[in-house]
Amino acid sequence: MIEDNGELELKCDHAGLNRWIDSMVRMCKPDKLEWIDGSEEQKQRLTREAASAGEIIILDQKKLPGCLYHRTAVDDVARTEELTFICTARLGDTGPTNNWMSPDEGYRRAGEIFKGSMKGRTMYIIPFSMGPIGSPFSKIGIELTDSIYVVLNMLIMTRVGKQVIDHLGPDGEFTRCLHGTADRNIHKRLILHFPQDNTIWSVGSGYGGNVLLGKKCLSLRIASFVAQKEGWMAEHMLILGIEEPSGRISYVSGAFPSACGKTNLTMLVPPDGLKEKGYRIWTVSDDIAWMRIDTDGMLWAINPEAGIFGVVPGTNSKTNPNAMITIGKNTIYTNTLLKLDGTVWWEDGDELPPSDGIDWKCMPWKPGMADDKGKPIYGAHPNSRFTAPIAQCPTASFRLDQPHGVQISAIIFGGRRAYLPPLVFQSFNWTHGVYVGATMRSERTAAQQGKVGEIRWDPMAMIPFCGYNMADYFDHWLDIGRRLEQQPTIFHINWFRQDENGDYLWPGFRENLRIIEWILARCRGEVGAVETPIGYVPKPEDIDMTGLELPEGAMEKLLEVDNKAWLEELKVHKEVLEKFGQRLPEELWHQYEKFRERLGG
Ligand code: OXD
Ligand code: MN
Repeated sequence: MIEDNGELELKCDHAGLNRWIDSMVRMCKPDKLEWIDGSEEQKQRLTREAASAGEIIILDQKKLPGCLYHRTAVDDVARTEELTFICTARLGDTGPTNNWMSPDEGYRRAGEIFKGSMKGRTMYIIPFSMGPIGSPFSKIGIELTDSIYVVLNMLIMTRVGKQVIDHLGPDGEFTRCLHGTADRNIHKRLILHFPQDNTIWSVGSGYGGNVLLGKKCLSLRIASFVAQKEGWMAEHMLILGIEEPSGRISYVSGAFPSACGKTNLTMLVPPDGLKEKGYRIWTVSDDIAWMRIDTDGMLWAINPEAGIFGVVPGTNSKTNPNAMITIGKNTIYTNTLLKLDGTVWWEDGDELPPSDGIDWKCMPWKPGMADDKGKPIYGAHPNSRFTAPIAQCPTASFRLDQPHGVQISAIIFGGRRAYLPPLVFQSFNWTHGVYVGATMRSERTAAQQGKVGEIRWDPMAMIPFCGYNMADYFDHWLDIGRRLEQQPTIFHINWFRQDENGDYLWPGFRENLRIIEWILARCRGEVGAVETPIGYVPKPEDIDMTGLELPEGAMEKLLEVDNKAWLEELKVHKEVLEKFGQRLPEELWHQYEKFRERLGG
């Protein structure tokens, strides 16, 4: 007989939900069930329980109030894309960019791992809303998990509690999210999505990107599938507001692959040289945007999340002072170095390395340590993370809880490339912009398993996150463009161009506002540009460089368009577009041909 924690008032009269919980309980066999009500008391109790079980460490509460520490297994530190599947009846519905499994096989294989895996444990039931509770653009999920770490993260990343159940009512639609840690064995790890059943099953992992099921799994993979059916967009995008002294705020959204600076861009501090212009930055989203066409024919967006799950190494008061303030309290640190004084440290942060600490693998650590091959041993894993409430960010938008969201003026694609794409260019029109997004490539980072640095094709930064055939996804983008009364202008940026010595040509970080400024001026038709085969590129004099000096010739290099090298890149465009066969929208081939002609190929 299952013991309940007695929070019966949270038990809902949603027969479908209750039936689903019953059947998951029968499979996983937890000893106890506990509804998560979003209260501070419950959070405190669970924190204490997790601390006494060794699942988390409570950090020094004077120096880091409300902060916790957690380590994942050493082979469980990034999203495992090769173990992530979209399970649809027909292979063609998932397309060439996804791993496919039939729903029968998915339920069977994961079911074997889930079977009895929660014996002796508690199953927590987390009712959560992606987006402000009650907004017509929000979606409800219920996550069942046997990990308190997951519960504590979900309390930050989503809106959790009784209000969600109230809003769901007796028959509301919700995403069924099941997570089990099982024995955290990489060979028994599966992250499965069943879009046709609005269901996610994740087993054998404890890494945030695999287990906080409201995030990548619901808000991108499942949501992109639902969005296509319902006529809106679920995108791997930041949302940033730029306010001028007149009070006008313009919002842009931007899709860059994981660990390419989305979080830094969304909370930037204007550079000193631009200070007198009086800009103010508003952070709406650092990772995900749900966008739709509103009754005014414009594109509007909300951030479905309530927290930030950001990369820690490299975060410091210079690169991102607002992030440093954001993570000073009520934050969960995962896989950083643990200092002996009960605080945390990471590479390229503010502090010098401590003389001693316990590293992310739980081993004693000292600065300068190296492995047998002479490679430095990091104190913090390069993909170590913080989970913090977005509302703690000094630049958090006052519109975060507004059900309606914000209106988007520009969409920016981008990537990390040492060469080729200039600092910024503007597409000729929406369809060309879709082509730019569909063919974008970026160097791999530590956020995914695989070889860091290798150039990877990552259309709209969605390759790991699109829950259906990407040919249909491109078609959906084209369709949205047709339906919009006024289309946001589409741009591409690359902060990461290097010179012959491998040094970055552009300082990045806060200086990026200079480029956003040009983007907004273009949207308003206030500034000219140079027409090139890839799109419109700024005239160097149109970028406000007050207070920033670049080495001689650097700006020219940053804005250079190398037709010969683009012709080489075009071969890769052809290769990637061919993957979709007949299903690829004809317009994209048409764009390819026009591009080839413009390049003189
Ligand atoms: C993330 C990612 O964690 O994209 O946001 O990997
Ligand atoms: Mn992301």
